[in-house]
Amino acid sequence: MSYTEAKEKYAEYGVDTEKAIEKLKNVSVSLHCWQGDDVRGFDTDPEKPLTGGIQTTGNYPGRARTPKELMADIDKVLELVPGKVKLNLHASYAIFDDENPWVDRDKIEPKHFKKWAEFCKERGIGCDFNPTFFSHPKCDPLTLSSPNEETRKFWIEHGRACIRISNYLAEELGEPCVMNIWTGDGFKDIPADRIGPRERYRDSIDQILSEPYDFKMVKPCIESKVFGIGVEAYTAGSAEFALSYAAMNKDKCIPLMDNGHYHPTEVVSDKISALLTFFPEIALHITRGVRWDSDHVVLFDDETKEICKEIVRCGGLDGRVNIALDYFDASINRISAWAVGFRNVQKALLNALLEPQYLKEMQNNSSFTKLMVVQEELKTLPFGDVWNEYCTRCKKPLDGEWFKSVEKYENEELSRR
Ligand code: RNT
Ligand code: ZN
Repeated sequence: MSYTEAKEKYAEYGVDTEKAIEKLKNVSVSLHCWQGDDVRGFDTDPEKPLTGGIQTTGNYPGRARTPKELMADIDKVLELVPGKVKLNLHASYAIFDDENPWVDRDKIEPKHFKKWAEFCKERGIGCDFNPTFFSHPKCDPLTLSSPNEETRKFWIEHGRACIRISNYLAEELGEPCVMNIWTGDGFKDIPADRIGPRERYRDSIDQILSEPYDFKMVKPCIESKVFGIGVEAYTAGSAEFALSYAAMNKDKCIPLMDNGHYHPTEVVSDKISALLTFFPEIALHITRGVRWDSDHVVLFDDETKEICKEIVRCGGLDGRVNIALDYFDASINRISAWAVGFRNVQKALLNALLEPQYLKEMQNNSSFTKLMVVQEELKTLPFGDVWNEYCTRCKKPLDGEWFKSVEKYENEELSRR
């Protein structure tokens, strides 16, 4: 079927495909730099293990080892994905050279991200940022919740430095910078004191957010988590902790939900509207947990579709929901992993934008039978043709067209690493 026919089919359901396509073009989705190098970064020994309860598995060849390689890989991804991209950096991706030699995380400055700012500027994209509170010798293993005041001070200084860097990125690029605070602080086994770490964590975030910033340009987020590998029994930054912090400090930060960070029967798609009832703005990490927070590549699956429907239905595309990707698979071609996940979020958003408005009315009129019938019929409309049209208008490859260029890049570039 052609796009014109698809457009007519959707029109029968009262849906304007043109409007959906135009809307999606201007929605930013944040592309996580850490898929390219298995979350290793450039500021510590790349062979050291990841800590903080996160893990990458697999040893697929071609991991980016330098800023140059990572930038080249991101450029490759930018060729493959439609829609508006924002880059998402972690502090551990600071760039050190002869002019700006290595400093520890409490001492990083905007100048260590100048090359990234230039990279984004040249490509006309914005940048989000994350302090890196894991995989570092000063995790004792705790960071912002550590009982050791010297450790805690170090990590607070890191957080404050990251506010200044986020501010720099926002100013340089003229786009707000979402700065996400996540720590893997927690315990493998039953703790004797649960409130102490949380009180210290709270105080640490207070101190980080006392660094001056314009909340319209720098948007600190608090990300919660249920547990991590090696931190199974207790997580300081639990859902209740993170949400309460954000609720009590609405003028300073926003809550962030990662859909890998809840018990397996809980769904973030249901939580979006709950949060938007109270918060003007929220942030999301879109990932795919398989049995645990395994950070598999995002698929065009039911929950991703449902999350995107909720974003659209709640008016999230008009600045209320900050969307970012967060997954890392080291067992397959990393460029492909990036492209598949990004394209799938775009697909799910487009799919959501193609939902008729009158479904809400059916619900309000208690027409539940009809609602089910229509919802089921929508599933077999010619979505693929609208998706192809969207990719074409964004001047990006269609499904079936992009993978061969990844294979070429693998042969010519990745295989030499
Ligand atoms: C970990 C969190 C966190 C990290 C990134 C690298 O479980 O989801 O967001 O994945 O900061
Ligand atoms: Zn996350």
